[in-house]
Formats: sequence, C-alpha cells, structure tokens
Amino acid sequence: MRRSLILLLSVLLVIGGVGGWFTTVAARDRGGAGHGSIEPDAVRPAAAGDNGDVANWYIVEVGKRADPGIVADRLTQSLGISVSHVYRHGFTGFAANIPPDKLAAVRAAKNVRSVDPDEPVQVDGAPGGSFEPCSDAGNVGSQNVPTGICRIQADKNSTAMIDGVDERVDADVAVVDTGIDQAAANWDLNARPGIDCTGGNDPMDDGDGHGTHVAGTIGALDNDHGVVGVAPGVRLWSVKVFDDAGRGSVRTVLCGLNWVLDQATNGVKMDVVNMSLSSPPKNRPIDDRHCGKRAHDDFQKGVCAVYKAGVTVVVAAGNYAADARFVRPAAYRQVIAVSALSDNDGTPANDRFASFSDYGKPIDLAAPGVDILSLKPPDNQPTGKMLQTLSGTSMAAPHVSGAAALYIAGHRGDGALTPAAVKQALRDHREQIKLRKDPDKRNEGVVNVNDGPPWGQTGKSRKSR
Ligand SMILES: [Ca+2]
Ligand SMILES: [Ca+2]
Ligand SMILES: [Ca+2]
Ligand SMILES: [Ca+2]
Repeated sequence: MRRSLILLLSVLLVIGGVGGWFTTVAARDRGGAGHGSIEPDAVRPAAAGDNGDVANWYIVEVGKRADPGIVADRLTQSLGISVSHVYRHGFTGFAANIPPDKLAAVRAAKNVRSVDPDEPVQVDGAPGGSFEPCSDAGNVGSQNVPTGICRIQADKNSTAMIDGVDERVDADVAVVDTGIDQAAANWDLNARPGIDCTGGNDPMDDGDGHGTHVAGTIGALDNDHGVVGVAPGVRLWSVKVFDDAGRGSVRTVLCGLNWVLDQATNGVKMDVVNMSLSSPPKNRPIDDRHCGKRAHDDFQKGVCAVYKAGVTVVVAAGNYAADARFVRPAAYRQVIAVSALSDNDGTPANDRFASFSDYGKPIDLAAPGVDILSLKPPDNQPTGKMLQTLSGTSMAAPHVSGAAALYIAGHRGDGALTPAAVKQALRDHREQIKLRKDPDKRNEGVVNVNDGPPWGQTGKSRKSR
C-alpha cells in the first residue's frame, strides 16, 4: 500500500516536474560531447545534464601503475571517447562514453584492466505525510524534535546533548546525495562544500531537496528553530552525485567516493559516509565476497576502498520491498545497511516494518523512515517553511549515520575505530525488537543511542549476533 502510494506520488511529481524520485531515467544517445582538454581529477563538462543516462557509459579500471588521467587522455585522442570523471584514489580509472564500435578497442588498449557498463543509481526517498514532534526538552522556541530522534533515543545521549543549546558533535560526515542547500545550511546546519560530481560546480545547491533532508536528520543544529538531528552540529560535507532531477549513476557515485578517499589522504578524513541511494535489484546476489573484483562491480570496488581507509559507510536498504542481497550498495558486507520502520510517536508502540523497505540478510539495523520531518531548501518561501516530511529507507540511513557519528565522537580517545568496530558497537547496543510485518525471519533490531540500555532492555540483556 505504502509502496503503491509512493509510486503514485512519484508519478505525480514527475508529471509536475518537481522531483525525480524513483524514476529510472530513459537512456538517450549522448552524441559526441566533450572532446576538449582534460584536467586530472576534474569533473568534466561532458557529464552535465545527463547524470542518470547510462547508454554507452562505462567504468574503465586501469592497471595499478598506470595514470588514469593519461590513459583517459590517450583514448580520448585516439578513439574519440568522452571522459566524465577520473578516479585516482582506491579505485583507479575513469568513466567514459564509448560508442559501440570503439568498445573492443578500449577493452584491448594498453593499461586497461576492465570495462564495465555504468548503471543508474537513485535516491530512496519520497514525500511523507503528517508529523507531530515528540515531547522533549529539545522543543525549544520553534525547534521541532522529530519523532525519529526520540525513537532512537538521541535525546538520551550525552554526546548529542539535545536541550535547545547549540553544542556541536565533533565528527565529519560526507553526505553523498543531491547536495545540501546553502540557505538551509545557513539556517540550521553545520555544512560545507565537498564536491559536485554532476558536471556543475556547486555542492551547496540542492535542486531536489533529498540531500538537505538527509543532512538535517544526521546533524541539524540544536537551537531554537528548524529541527534537531541525531548528532547536532556535526560537520556535514556535501558530496553531490545526483543532479537537480535526482539523476545519478555509478560513475557519479564513484566520483563522490573518490573525493572521500582523496580527503582521507590530503584533507579532512571523513568519519562516516551516508549513502541514501541504491540501484534497482538484480536477479542474483550482488556481493562476490571479493570486493567486486570477481563480479566486475566497480561500485563495490569503490566502497571497499573507502572501508579500507577506515571510513564507516552507512547506506539505505532500498525501497523495492526486495531482498537486499540483490540491491547495491546494501548488499555489500562492508556497509551498514539500514531498513526502515514506521513510527509516529517516538516510542516502540505501534511500530511496524515499512512496507517499501528492502529486507533480508544484509540488513544490519532498522531505523525510522516514514513521515520523517527534516530540512528543505526554501523555494523562495520564508524560512519558517524550510521543513518537510519524507519517507523512505533514505530517511532511515541518516539516523544510523548520526548514531555512528555520536559513537565515534564519544570514543575519540580510544584510538582509531575501524568501520567493523563501529558497526559492531551499533549492533551491540541496538533495541532487540521484532518488528511487525518484517518480511524475513531475521530481527535486525532498531538503532539506539541511549546512554543506558535501549528501550525495554536491562543492561544485562544486550548481546551481539
Ligand atoms: Ca545541545
Ligand atoms: Ca535546529
Ligand atoms: Ca511508535
Ligand atoms: Ca528482518
């Protein structure tokens, strides 16, 4: 029911030209764009406008000792392919539009290791329904405490300190999404520009609203207006991989992960990456247990590189009501995959597994994902209107990203935390609950950040899987 409603809404939105939720963008011929000079690591103009178009687009991996920019240049000049992104960190290669009659030549070219088709990736959120803030000490002035904050007990976390006073959580979270709106950031976020992978040049432009909403759930400021996030005031880095129509692909996501890896060595090391996105289910399990090398999955190669750099990756389960083993990136064992639950009062009462949410063995935790209130780009309206509710596993994942940021910020003195350690800690402290309507027999439990034991549990009953 919920899924059909979402699909209906998405159709209406597309007709209205407001957003691009769930649309699989039709493949179109790109023509021969972008033959000009090539700058290393730049996002090239050829990518502009058609970020979800994958017809004739490929991800090319080059040999470890080769310079991907030089290989891309050489093939651009000799074969007339057009290159959109160069990847230098972890996964080394480039994305290119390759006409069918040039494909064999690229595959056979020197230093080319693999050539895999690109695929569309989409955000996992859609408009939600009505909302009542939960009763809480953080409801100061006009600030709303969203139900998800109470549901996972972020208001009972001493690192979050939710009380209407702006103290900020010390962690860095990359929001790989549609961008983070500058006006919303000025109003109620501690956000900063990362990279624009869509052919534009403004990570702080969110023409869609999805990324701004996700950012607010992770870390909206604790003050007297807007909303408050799970990890209030955490540093949020906008990594824009979807254009204003919500269109993206593996090549734009890899560009975002490449930036995260570049930052790990040459800038600010991210603690957490949030990816509220997925590609449509395959007809076979995704994870090849070899970081994508056997399955020729460049998406997983990129995720593994980030994981090995010590960055916790949190992803949406996907909204296909499908087994997450078939859905990228939720299927990857390197990520924390988050399913969605429906909650309307901030307590475990009357909760159920969200009908649209993917499920199954890869899911690590559930989090609130129905009718979630968060920030919205202003649309020329007064700032009081910069809020909206959205639903989706896109809204569940940022609750867990915020939880990971709280955990990492609260354990700074304990040495470097590996992504596996962060995942285990969040799993160990989860609320062990059987959600009604959960399609599988595995109770992933609900993320919980109470300083004490989670809802309904004594300290002794906690255990890991
Ligand atoms: Ca506070
Ligand atoms: Ca606020
Ligand atoms: Ca409830
Ligand atoms: Ca389950």
